[in-house]
Amino acid sequence: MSSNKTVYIAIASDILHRGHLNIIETGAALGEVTIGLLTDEGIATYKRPPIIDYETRRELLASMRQVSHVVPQDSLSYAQNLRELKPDYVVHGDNWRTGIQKAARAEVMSILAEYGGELVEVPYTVGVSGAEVDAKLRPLINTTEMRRARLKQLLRLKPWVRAMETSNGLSGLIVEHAKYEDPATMAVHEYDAMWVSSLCDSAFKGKPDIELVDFSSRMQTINDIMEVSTKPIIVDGDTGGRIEHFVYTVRTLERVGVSMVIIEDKTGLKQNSLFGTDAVQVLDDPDQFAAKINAGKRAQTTRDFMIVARCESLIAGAGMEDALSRAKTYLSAGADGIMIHSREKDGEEIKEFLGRFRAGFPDVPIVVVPTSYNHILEADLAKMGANIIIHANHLLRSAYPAMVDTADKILRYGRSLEVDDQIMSIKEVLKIIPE
Ligand code: SPV
Ligand code: MG
Repeated sequence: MSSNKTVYIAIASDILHRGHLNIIETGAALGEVTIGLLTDEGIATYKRPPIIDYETRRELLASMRQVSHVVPQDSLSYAQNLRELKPDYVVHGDNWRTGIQKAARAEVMSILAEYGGELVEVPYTVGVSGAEVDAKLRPLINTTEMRRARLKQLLRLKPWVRAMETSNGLSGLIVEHAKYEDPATMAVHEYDAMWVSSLCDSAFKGKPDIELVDFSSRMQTINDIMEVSTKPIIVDGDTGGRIEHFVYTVRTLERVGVSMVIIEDKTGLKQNSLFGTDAVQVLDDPDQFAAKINAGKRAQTTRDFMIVARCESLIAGAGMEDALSRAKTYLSAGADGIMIHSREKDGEEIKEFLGRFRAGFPDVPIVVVPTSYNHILEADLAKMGANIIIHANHLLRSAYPAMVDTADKILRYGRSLEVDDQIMSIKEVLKIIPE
């Protein structure tokens, strides 16, 4: 070992494999190795959060004889650590020339050039990669317990949790795999969680959103989604029904691995909130609803399941003071968080609620559904105080017009040739369902 040289190696995985050992051994032969260990938050910016937490991973790596130091790295970008440590070498596997790490590689090379450091790339170890290890781990990380717990973990690790409507197995696959790689921030945008909407579950069955689709049928939808996906599930529990029924619902949902149920403080024949005051929206008595939340919390048997109280005061025209006072009542009854709903387009009342509520409750998870105030960026809602942002119905709303258009065109032309360029080929259909 040429002892006065320094080497920097970034590691994100929680499972060390032969490929990592090759890289660490290469580094140790060049000089004194510092591992830049990605923090749990850093990993969550671009892939599933680790199973093994930062502190344990740090201890494991620090105990290796080839490793001299372990320092935290907060994101895929090496910039901060490289500028501080100015290592003579950065060692990495050569498989980062494509994908989201390509931008990190370019940044590393330009910083090394600033002070004369060198990049050493170790040939990819055939048959061993993080992605392959991850595929093997899938059955393990998709147990009921781990899936249920994942939402709380994400709330801890991410600045906000992004959920998307998921109404059947097919949309489960879409939400599971949708991905946008942002080279500017080196972050990968994914949906963190799945929202099983009562509006969309009902609409896909051709039914109105009035709690007509019964719980057994809702459970079938949830099971269809769970079978083909791994992301945490948030269930729209409508009003939760009668207290005596809700306690059973809670246990059923937690048993199958759902992470959160959200129930709303309405009573009588439930109408979709986006009708607002155009439909009769009857708010439940706050103490009555608080008792339902409390019964649900007492019925819960696992640690990680969450029951969120959805406050409909703004939807029903009862005003801001009513919303704030109800939210406090529901929290005292044991609610794990508050969903505040609004159908105002400008988003001002949501902003006011978040500001005023946050002042008294800095740590309570708040859920928002920006369907009408959708000009506001997720990041700005998060800055205002939102923790979970639900895009509640957008897959249904994009699928329906496309299907109506195709159905109409085939009638108009008397054949299907004219729709060929707007629909998938059968070959593509066969490919969307994984083996
Ligand atoms: C749903 O998606 O069913 C909801 C949200 O409850 S909303 O439709 O906006 O009321
Ligand atoms: Mg609903």
